[in-house]
Amino acid sequence: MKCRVCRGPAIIDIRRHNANFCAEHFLKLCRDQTAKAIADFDMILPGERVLIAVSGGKDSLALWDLLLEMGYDADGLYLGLGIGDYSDDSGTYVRAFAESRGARLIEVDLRAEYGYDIPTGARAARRAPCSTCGLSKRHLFDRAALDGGYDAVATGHNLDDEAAVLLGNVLHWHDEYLGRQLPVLAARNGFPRKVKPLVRLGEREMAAYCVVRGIDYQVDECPMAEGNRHLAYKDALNMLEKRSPGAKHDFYFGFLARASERFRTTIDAEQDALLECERCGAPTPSEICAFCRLVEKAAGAQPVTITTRGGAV
Ligand code: Q46
Ligand code: ZN
Ligand code: ZN
Repeated sequence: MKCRVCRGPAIIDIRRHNANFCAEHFLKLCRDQTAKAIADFDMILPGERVLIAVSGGKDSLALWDLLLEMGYDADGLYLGLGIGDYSDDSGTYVRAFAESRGARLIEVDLRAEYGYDIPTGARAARRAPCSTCGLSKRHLFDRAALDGGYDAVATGHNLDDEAAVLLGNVLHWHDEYLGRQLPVLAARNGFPRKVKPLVRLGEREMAAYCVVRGIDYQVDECPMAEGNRHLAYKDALNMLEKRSPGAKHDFYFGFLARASERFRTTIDAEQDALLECERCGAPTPSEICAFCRLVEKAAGAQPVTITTRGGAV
């Protein structure tokens, strides 16, 4: 197996590009694909400050590393979700990375600052854990970005993630989600710009990137991900990709080029109708935003214990 660029020994084959790469040219490919996504969708402009939502997993740490390598002014934001050992370990990986790069890390601990963690908040609000988690993350990323004067919030969603979410949204025709499923969402009405610079790179490439760069990351799945339908969509797409390399790329980028515009009106109308939350000032369709309602419901709730290292869940 030889590198397409230098003919040296290759370390990875990428069937969607119909090519193999050595370590050096694989890293270059990752940087080039990230740069192309940023340029094609005007994600980050020169001189802008970016806040990266880091979870401790391969994608967000690779994204942070890539943006720093590419010379961006990129700080990290880590949310302590309180999901047992999984969260404790994730925080350790994030802190170690930040320290090794001399990068600035902002930390927000849900329990210490808002009085709940994801397992407890989910039970108290009778919401699925991932829905409670997503709501908390969106709210706190927006808040931290606006408070810190960042121009954009970047997340590590990769091509596999985006294609899986798209498949779910198309299967159930969630037109409001389809309208929002873009690699960049412009800042408006109190929301900071949201960008996904890894949309041109796959999950396997991000894991390989971390290995080549010597980045230690959380390899365990979140214990609350069970039942998350995105995993089934990923499996289905992996099967298609195996038979037809490039299928995920064509599905996702074909949607962006040919169909996404048709769903745009739904979000424009929704965003124009937003009010300010009476408690926190965040944009919301009702008087009190969903995050403040969650905090209220979770306040004083009996904590739900979750242990993932050999203990009961
Ligand atoms: S961390 Fe949160 Fe994920 Fe865990 S609870 Fe679900 S959403 S699975 S990316
Ligand atoms: Zn090479
Ligand atoms: Zn609020």
